[in-house]
Amino acid sequence: MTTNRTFTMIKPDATAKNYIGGILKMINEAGFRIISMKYTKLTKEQAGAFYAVHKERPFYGELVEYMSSGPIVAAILEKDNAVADFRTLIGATDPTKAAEGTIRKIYAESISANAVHGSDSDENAEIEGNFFFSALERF
Ligand code: FUP
Repeated sequence: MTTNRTFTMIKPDATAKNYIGGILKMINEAGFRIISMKYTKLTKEQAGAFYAVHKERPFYGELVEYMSSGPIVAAILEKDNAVADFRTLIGATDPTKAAEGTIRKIYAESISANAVHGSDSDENAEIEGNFFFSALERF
């Protein structure tokens, strides 16, 4: 199934540095519409649940600590081909490998504190959006 929605988070490194406005501007200018959005902070338990797929990875503990270390912006975005186009807009996980002009190239600090999240499939976009937003908040 292909949908026209994806899910993103602006991560704690980027909110701490006042990059929210700059990142949202890039997202809007790339043609994504904001469907749902909230500014919030994850507990360790919530961050652990969100990243449960990475439980066995060596960086899981650090990832959970980091993602619960400060506020984040969570949003559902809409555009044709949203998942793939958003992955292109954010660039590679490691900002040193991200293409010029991508959000991570411009705003990310490191491979772990990499400014933004973008869903990697339509299925995960749906799951991740549902993690943060109730049916009433997804219109
Ligand atoms: P991405 O889909 O680009 O966000 O990357 P992954 O799903 O592979 O990783 C999810 C998150 O785990 C990254 F955003 C940051 C963190 N991570 C690390 O901290 N170290 C790594 O070596 C790889 C990922």
